[in-house]
Parts: sequence; structure tokens; C-alpha cells
Amino acid sequence: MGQLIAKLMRIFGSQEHKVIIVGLDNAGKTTILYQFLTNEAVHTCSTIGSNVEEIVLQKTHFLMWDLGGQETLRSTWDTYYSNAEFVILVIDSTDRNRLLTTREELYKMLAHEALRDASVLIFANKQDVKDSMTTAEISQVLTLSAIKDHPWQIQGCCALTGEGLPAGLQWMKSQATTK
Ligand code: G3D
Ligand code: MG
Repeated sequence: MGQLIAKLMRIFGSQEHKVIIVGLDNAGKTTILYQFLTNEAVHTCSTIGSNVEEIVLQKTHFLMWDLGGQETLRSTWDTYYSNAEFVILVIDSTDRNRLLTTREELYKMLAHEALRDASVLIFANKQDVKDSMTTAEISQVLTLSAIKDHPWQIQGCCALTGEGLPAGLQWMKSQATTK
């Protein structure tokens, strides 16, 4: 019965894919979530706990959890991991000093059992800022090419204008259909 319902839901395209949005505080996670939802920049406050919204792209439903990124909140990320099919890692491309901290958080997540089958989309955000790091630089520091056990994609973007976000979502949609 459960299987039948799951099959029907897939046919009618209403299967929901759980997504967690992670990254250090100030990376632009909340701005990205609300840009997905409203197609405009909204004023954000520092996230304490989480925001959750449903985003629908051509019949594919994503339930997106935007998690607080401050150091004290990062230890709670793993409580959101179960059943997550996607991780969106948001990077502030102007924040050279903390890219190694992001790297540490990324590899900790990838090693987590609950995320074994998760696909990872990395948004190199704030590409509008002069002298921000390019996706190539970020890929190199994060040694993305060494990640063989998770599908991953890096995408430059600007959450304020939304540039680059649709391409990231399309990649997620293409991954969702292969799951
Ligand atoms: P977080 O949820 O990851 O902590 P927020 O980050 O979404 O709250 O964004 C943190 C700050 O970065 C916000 O500025 C927001 O406007 C800004 N920001 C987000 N995305 C971009 C971007 O693509 N380009 C630029 N230039 N700024 C961005 P404030 O000033 O409100 O703190
Ligand atoms: Mg936030």
C-alpha cells in the first residue's frame, strides 16, 4: 500500500525531496531560500534555529531547511540530516579567511552516515562583489575533484539578484529524477 502510494506520488510528481541548506553564518543561505521562493531579495536576520519552505520546480517538490550557521549552531546540523537527499552548501565567496572552516564542515558532513546518498550543490555566493573568489579557486581549496562518493556540483551565484540560482536548481532536479 505504502509502495503504491509512493509510486502514485511519483507519477503525479508530488514526491518531496528533503534539502538542507548549510554554510557558515553570513554566507547568504536565508537570502537564497527566499530568493527561490519570491524571486526577490528579502531583508534577512541572523537565523536562530531554522527556516523551512517548499520550493516547486516543474512538478519537483523540494522541502528546504535553512539552518543557522553560527559556530554554536553547527553542532545541531546533524539532527536535520535524516532523509536529506540534497545538501546545499552556501559559501560567501568574499570570505577567504573562513574557507578552510567551510572545508572542515563539508568533509564532516560527507562522512556522516545519514548523508551517504545525498547529492551536494555548492553555491559560490556573492559573485557580484569585486575580487570575490571564483568557483575554480573555491573548488581547488575544497578539493572537490577528490569527492567520488557523492554527486556534487559547484555553481557561482548572486543571491541578491538570483543570478545562478536557477542553474543550481535545475541540477538538483536532474539529480532528483535519478534517485
Ligand atoms: P545566512 O543566512 O547564511 O547567515 P543571510 O546569510 O542570507 O542572512 O545574508 C547575510 C548577508 O549577506 C546579508 O546582508 C545579505 O543581504 C548579504 N548577501 C546575501 N547574498 C548576497 C550576494 O549574493 N551578494 C551580496 N553582495 N550580498 C549578499 P546584511 O547586510 O543584511 O547582513
Ligand atoms: Mg540565515
